[in-house]
Amino acid sequence: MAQDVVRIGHVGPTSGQIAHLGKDNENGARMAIDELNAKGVTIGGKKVKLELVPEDDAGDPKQGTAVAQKLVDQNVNGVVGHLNSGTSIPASKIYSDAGIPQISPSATNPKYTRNGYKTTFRVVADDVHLGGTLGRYAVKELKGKSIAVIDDRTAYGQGVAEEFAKAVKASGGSIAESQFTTDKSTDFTAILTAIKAKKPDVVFFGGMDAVAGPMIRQMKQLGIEAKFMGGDGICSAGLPSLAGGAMADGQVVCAEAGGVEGAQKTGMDKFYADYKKKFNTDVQVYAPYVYDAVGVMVAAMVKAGSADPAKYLPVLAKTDGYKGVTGTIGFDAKGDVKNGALTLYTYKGGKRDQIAVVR
Ligand code: ABU
Repeated sequence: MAQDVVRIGHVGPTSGQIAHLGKDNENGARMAIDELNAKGVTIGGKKVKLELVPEDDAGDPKQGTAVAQKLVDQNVNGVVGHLNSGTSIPASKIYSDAGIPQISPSATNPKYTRNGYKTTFRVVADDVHLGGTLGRYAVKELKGKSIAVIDDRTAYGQGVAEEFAKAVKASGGSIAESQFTTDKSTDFTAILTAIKAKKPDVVFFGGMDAVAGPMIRQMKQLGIEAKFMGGDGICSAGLPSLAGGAMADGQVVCAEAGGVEGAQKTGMDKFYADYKKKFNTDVQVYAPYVYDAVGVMVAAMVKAGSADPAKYLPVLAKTDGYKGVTGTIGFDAKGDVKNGALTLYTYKGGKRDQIAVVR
C-alpha cells in the first residue's frame, strides 16, 4: 500500500553571503526528517513518509515572498523558516493567507509575530530580549563608557541595534556614535574611522557574521581595540574564520536567542555531536532550533491525527511542554516561544565559549 507523503517546506538563504547559515538551517530540517522517518511516524492511524521541500530565498525579501508562494502553490503541509527576519515577515502574510503554519527557527525581529497571523510561530527569543540583554551587559558588565552602534539596515540588524541602544540608555550609558552599512558591504573604513574618533570601548553591530568578520578585521587594521558585540546573527561557529584571525580572545560578546542548562544541556550536546557525524561540519547557530521546529510541527500533526493545516494548526498553537533539544517549547498567544532564553558567548582560541544562559 502506498504511504501518504507529508511535505514540509524549509526556507533559508542557501546561496549568497550567508549561505553557510542557510545550509546549517536546512541540515537541521533534514536531520529531523531523516530521524523521524527512521523511527516511523503515524498520523491518523496511517504510517506517513515525511518529505523535505527545500527552498533558497538568498536572504532577499523579494525572493522570500516568491519561494513562499511557490511552497503554497505546491500545497506543502507546513513551512519551517525563513532564516532572516527580512524574509520571514513578508512571507508570513502569504502563509497566513493560505492557512499554512510557519515556524521560524531564527527570525528575531519582534514584528514577525505581531501581525495577528494565527499561522506564525517562532522557537527563539526576539530582539527585544537579545538587544536588551546585550545593552545591559555592555554597560553593567563591560563597563562601556563610549559605545558605538553600527547596523546593516535590515529588519533584523536595525531592530536589534535599536533595542541595544535603548537598553544602553536605560542602564545609564550613552551612545557616542551611530553608523550604518549594508548586509552586502565589505569596506568599512569610513564608518570605522568616524567611530575611532570617539575612542569607543564597545562597538555593537546589528547584522550577520559575513559582514561582522571583515569589520572585526578592519577594526584591527585601524587600531580600534574595542570589545565587539552583536546578536545571534554574528554568533556563529564561522565568525573567527570570517574575521581572518583578527579576533582577540574575549574581544567578541554575542548572544544566541535560545539556550539550555543543567540536564537539558546533554540533549543539545548530543545534537551537536550527531550533527557533526552526519554532516562532517560544526553547527553554525540555528540547526538545533530548526530540528525542534520540525519536531514541534510533526508532533502537532500526530496529536491532531491529521497533516491538514486547518486541522493541526489549532493543536500546534496550543503546543506546551514539547521536549526538544533546545529546551521545553510552548507558544504564547502571539506564537512566540514561552520563557525564551538567551546564551551569551565570547570566543576563545577561535571557538565559541559560553558565558551564561539568561532568561
Ligand atoms: N536573528 C538573526 C538572524 C535572522 C534574522 O532575524 O534576520
